[in-house]
Amino acid sequence: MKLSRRAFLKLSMALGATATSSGLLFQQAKNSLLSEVEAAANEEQLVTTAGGHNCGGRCLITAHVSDGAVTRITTDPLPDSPDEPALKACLRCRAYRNRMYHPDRLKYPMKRVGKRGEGKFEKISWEEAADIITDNITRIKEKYGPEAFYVPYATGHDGALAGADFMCRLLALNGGYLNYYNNYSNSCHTWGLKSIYGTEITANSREDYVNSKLIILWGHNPAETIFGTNTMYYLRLAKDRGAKIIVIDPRYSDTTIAFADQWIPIRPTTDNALMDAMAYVMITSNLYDQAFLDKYCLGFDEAHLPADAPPNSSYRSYVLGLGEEHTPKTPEWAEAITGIPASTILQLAREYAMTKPAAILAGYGPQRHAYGELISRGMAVLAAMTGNIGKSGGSAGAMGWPGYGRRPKFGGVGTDNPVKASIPTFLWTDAVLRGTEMTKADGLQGADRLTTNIKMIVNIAGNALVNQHSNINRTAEILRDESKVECIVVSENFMTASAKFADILLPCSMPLERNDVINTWAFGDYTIYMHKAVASLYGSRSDYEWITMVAERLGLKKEFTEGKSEEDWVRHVVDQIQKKNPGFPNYEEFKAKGIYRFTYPEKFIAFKEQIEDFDGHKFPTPSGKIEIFSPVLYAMNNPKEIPAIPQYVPAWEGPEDPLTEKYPLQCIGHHYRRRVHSTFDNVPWMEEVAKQEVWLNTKDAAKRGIKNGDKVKVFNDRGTMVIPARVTSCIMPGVISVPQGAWYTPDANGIDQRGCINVLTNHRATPLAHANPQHTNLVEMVKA
Ligand SMILES: Nc1nc2c(c(=O)[nH]1)N[C@H]1C(S)=C(S)[C@@H](COP(=O)(O)OP(=O)(O)OC[C@H]3O[C@@H](n4cnc5c(=O)[nH]c(N)nc54)[C@H](O)[C@@H]3O)O[C@H]1N2
Ligand SMILES: Nc1nc2c(c(=O)[nH]1)N[C@H]1C(S)=C(S)[C@@H](COP(=O)(O)OP(=O)(O)OC[C@H]3O[C@@H](n4cnc5c(=O)[nH]c(N)nc54)[C@H](O)[C@@H]3O)O[C@H]1N2
Ligand code: SF4
Ligand SMILES: [Mo]
Repeated sequence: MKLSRRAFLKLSMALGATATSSGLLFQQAKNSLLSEVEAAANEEQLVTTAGGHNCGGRCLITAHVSDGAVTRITTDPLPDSPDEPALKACLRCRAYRNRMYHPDRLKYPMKRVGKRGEGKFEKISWEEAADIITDNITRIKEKYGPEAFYVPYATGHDGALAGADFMCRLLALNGGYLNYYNNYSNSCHTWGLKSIYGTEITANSREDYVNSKLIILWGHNPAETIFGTNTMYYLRLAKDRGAKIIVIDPRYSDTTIAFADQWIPIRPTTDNALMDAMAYVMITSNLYDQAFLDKYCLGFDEAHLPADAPPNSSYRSYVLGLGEEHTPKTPEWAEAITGIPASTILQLAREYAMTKPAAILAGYGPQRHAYGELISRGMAVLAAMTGNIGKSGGSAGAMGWPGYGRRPKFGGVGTDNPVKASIPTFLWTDAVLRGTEMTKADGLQGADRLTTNIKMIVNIAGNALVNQHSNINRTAEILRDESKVECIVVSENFMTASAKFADILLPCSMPLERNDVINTWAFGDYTIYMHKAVASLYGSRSDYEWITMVAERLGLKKEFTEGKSEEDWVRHVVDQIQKKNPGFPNYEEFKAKGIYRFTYPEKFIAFKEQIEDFDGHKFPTPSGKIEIFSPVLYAMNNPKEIPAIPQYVPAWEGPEDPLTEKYPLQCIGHHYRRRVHSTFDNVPWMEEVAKQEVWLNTKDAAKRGIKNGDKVKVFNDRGTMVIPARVTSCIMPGVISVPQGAWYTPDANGIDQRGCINVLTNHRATPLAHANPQHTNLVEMVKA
């Protein structure tokens, strides 16, 4: 029951009274309460929930509800304290009403009537939609088998009751579906960290930032990306305690504005050259921790290489130019590549080596690149050379996850998938085109070959079918061909670029219209109950509702639902959390309180055990050491792209690519404070907060006769967009940035009119992780 504040107080008093007084008093209070509740029917109710999207944070949201409508959104009312900072909302959830009550919300199920992708639809009933979907599932399963079904990466709703998870549950019960692994966020970090440390649990608690004397934010912009609610708060504490903060980023980001003592702009894709030169300075000035490297690391120098490694294949030999290409990685060498003055590199290297403890905290921007796997590996070497691993105030280099929190605590709604084959998520278009030809070399796992290409896609709460995936013009062409993917179902709130490619398009409810439970985005450790605040608007339904209709038609309703309502599933998830975490409150208590925070006796310091007691605790790598030289990667025998030691590999479409003659500008994208990827792009308030515009340096603008606010055309061989220019010295010359996530809006000639960066991005995957290199693009720009 939802209560007004006044009624809530009365109820508490009444309940208090029963403890000490007679049942009569309670009855009187209850009667008066009932009339109070009736009288308060028009009064505001406060409903606690959380942002449910993949936004970088997870905050407490209070929906103010009157007459069945959300009239206002406020945030965590609890008091702030250093131990328990409030979980205050950012601008996006505060604007949630604009998204929820948007006139363009999808209102009824539709089927496609025009060509696929054209966006022409006609209204149908939920029953007809369920019939068509069921017929397709049955037909396609019979013709192609279970591996023909694919439920793509989609992060629009991150709660435990995500529609995609329910769809996977149904398909699993129906014989199976093609799995994916990886994500679009941090797969290169993950693969890099696993290769060098054997795990991606490599981050210290944020509470430990205060113990750093120097913090290097390397392509990390939590002022916009949040990166765990309150990360900026912990950085502020560190800064107040005197930590120096250096930001390495091609852009003078919001975080740079807020905290940086020094901004070091760098050419995208060249971070490893900077790392190598920092290592060169440390080695040649003897500013590194030889004892640490000797004890814990494999392959820093020749004396610590594995037996079968060739001579001069250690990291030290590479840096000093003793390896194959005989180039010492001097600051001057790196200056030519990175655009950072040699003197700055020298200063940075010395400062990092001599300030103890020092932490490198990396975002994901530097690894969303052609050879992104090398970023976390290179940072790990710097951290090892300075002995900052396993130490309070230090860091193991690029951030993985902290040792507590996040998903492992969460049981879901899924069930075992009989199909074991799994593709890297970024290669799903390849699995449409040539799935049966894919092999281990393409990252196929769980099977030697696929039995079929993808034939049916059920895309729920995601825009990575088109908008968020690389090279939109290529993707759109693949999807338009009905002989390839034969059926596309999309569940959405709006007519997004992906929704336009649906054969069947379903209007989904929004999180404030459902009960759910959710945990943190990455950092911090708590679980929030997402209370349903209002009924589903228009004709929208939850994904669970329509998937149940399909389950019924497939004869699988009993197995699919297990007789559970949606709330029963929430209860089921909470039960699983409880089993793993004694101390977690019971369902009713948790629901009433709305949040549970996990607590720990001490902060998490990654690899503390290994560093303090190496004999008792090895690293989880094959050698038990930090594998600077990785025998596993060496055995892959692809030294140009997957070198055994981390090193600078010039990127295709990087600053050294001859293609720069035709397309001289490096184009990156950044995650934008006004959006969650493509979500919120259609909210007018947000356009007032932060416009969609391309950042370019004043020098590049002058060369092209472009003035601030001019419309420009940005293009390469893959596509073209028209977008307003923001001429600024907040981005380095030679680099432009298109905030990622704008809605792909092609005109009659296929030229995007909104500024969706994925018309320019490349679908070529990174070599080791098979991940998305969406910040690696060469382009040219002219005045439109
Ligand atoms: N407001 C907002 N916050 C979000 C999201 C959102 O959509 N909007 N999405 C969330 C999600 S799912 C994710 S995965 C994270 C993403 O978080 P990130 O991937 O860290 O975010 P980006 O903005 O892509 O990149 C961070 C910074 O890296 C810089 N950068 C780009 N290329 C390079 C390079 O080659 N070298 C260096 N040194 N820097 C580079 C960019 O200029 C940017 O300032 O954000 C989360 N938070
Ligand atoms: N070029 C480039 N591309 C990128 C990135 C980049 O940095 N550069 N970043 C990548 C990253 S890190 C990520 S995580 C992906 C994110 O890509 P996506 O996971 O596709 O995220 P969104 O674009 O937010 O799309 C989510 C969709 O879900 C819908 N939705 C929201 N709530 C619900 C719901 O309850 N039910 C249903 N059915 N639908 C709902 C929203 O309307 C929205 O259209 O993008 C990736 N793409
Ligand atoms: S960080 Fe995410 S959950 Fe928090 S208010 Fe912003 S959009 Fe909502
Ligand atoms: Mo992401």
